[in-house]
Amino acid sequence: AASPTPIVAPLPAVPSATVAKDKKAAARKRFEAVYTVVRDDLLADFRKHNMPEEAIEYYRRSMDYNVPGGKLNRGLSVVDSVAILKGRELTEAEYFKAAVLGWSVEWLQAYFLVSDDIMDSSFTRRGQPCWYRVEGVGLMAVNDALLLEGAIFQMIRKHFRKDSYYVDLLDLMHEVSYQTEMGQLVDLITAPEDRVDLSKFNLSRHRTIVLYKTAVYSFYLPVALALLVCGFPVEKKNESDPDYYKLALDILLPLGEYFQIQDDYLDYAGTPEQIGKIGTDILDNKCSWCINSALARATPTQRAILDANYGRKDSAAEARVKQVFHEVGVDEQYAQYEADSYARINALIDAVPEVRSPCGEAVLRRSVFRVFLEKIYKRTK
Ligand code: DMA
Ligand code: MG
Ligand code: MG
Ligand code: MG
Repeated sequence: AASPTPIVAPLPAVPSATVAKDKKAAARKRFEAVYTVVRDDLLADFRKHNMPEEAIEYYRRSMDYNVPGGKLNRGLSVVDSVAILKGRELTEAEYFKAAVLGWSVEWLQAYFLVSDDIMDSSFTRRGQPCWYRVEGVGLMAVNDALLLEGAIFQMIRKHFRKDSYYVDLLDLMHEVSYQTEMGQLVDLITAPEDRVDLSKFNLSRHRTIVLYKTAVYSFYLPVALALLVCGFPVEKKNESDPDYYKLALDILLPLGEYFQIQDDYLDYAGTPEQIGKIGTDILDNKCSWCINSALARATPTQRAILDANYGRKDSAAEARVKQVFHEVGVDEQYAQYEADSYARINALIDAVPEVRSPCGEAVLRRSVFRVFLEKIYKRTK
């Protein structure tokens, strides 16, 4: 007998990695749609002030160039964290507000990066010239950075002014920005252009730099924003209440430290195609994790090479430093550091108590941190 013809052809098996990738792309697309809304609000506001068309066009170009082109890890983490804390899918309105806060972090990041690239004399960022190097921009980039910062408070005012936690949002943004700027100061002052002195470097100084310049705004801020929209109070109501923000901070600072050590390592070992930027830490005399790792293991001969070549604006000198990094085993040290950090941070996460918010609507779940860790573990860009 003839075999029966199936009416509906069976669906081809889709590998789960493909499904996950599609989901990620869809999440990114949904988030990016909110960028356009926020940007157009800001441009409409310029128009309301009767700014000349030329200024509006320039402002749009500055935002499009500097805000949306990154990995969006920080911004998406706000949205992801809010959904995890609430333990359900967000309504359209909830999603939109979480996404606005996500974009406020991306605007903050753009503000820091435009400034950071000027101060670090960097060449490229996200696979294109740094904004200050773009024809017709130059030091106007300083004011563009300030506008990127100011825009944060415009978008937060527009969408959160009537919320009870509005003042907490403002306070958090100001506090976090200030701490980041403290970190940038220590980063820069530890790396004078005209006076290389490797004996000034140590891991304790490095720790201060990375916790302040990176960990607070990149890791604590997105989760703290999510806690605020989910109704976790900043002030304790009872003495026995947990300090939700402190619980988050205690995980997110080590996570941010790990992330910046990855950034330091990729500055030396990553290719520009991979990381979208040309590393400048060796030329800039930075107190990076790599030089600290190398100093701890260098023989007197290797140390002399580092002393003579680190922090010189010269690519032959840079190559000699990289050669020493290679010889002393910075790469192996990093692989070990990465494995240890992953285990250590996972253990910290395991120990977090899963506490419910006083209003009962959200739970501080460990997966907020786990998801964040998985986003960056073994990253190569
Ligand atoms: C980044 O430090 C810190 C801020 C606040 C942007 P960095 O100079 O190492 O960053 P990058 O390697 O991206 O220039
Ligand atoms: Mg930099
Ligand atoms: Mg820098
Ligand atoms: Mg760097």
